Amino acid sequence: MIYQGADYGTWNTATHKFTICDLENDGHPAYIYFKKLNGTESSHVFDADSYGGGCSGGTLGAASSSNPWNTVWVCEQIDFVTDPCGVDGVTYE
Ligand SMILES: [Ca+2]
Ligand SMILES: [Ca+2]
Repeated sequence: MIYQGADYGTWNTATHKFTICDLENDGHPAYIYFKKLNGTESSHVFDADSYGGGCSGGTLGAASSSNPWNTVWVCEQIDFVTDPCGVDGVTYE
C-alpha cells in the first residue's frame, strides 16, 4: 500500500497490476503513476469515480529487465498548486 493522506494505491511487482483508491471526499481526485528506471513515466491513472464507489486500476505494460518500472507515486490533483504525493513514492530495486 502506498498512501497519500487517506488515499492509497497498490502495486503488484509480479503481475504489474495496480489500483488507485480515493478515500478523501475533498474534491481532489487521486491518481497513481509510475516511472521506469530511465525516467519514462506512465500516464496518470485516476480513481474514475473519485471519492466513494470502487477503486480504479489496470495493468502496466511490460518493461525490459534493463529498464524496469521501479517507482510508483500516489498523488492527488489540486488546482493551481503542486500536487501533493506520497513521500518520495516507493522505489523498487
Ligand atoms: Ca479526494
Ligand atoms: Ca472511487
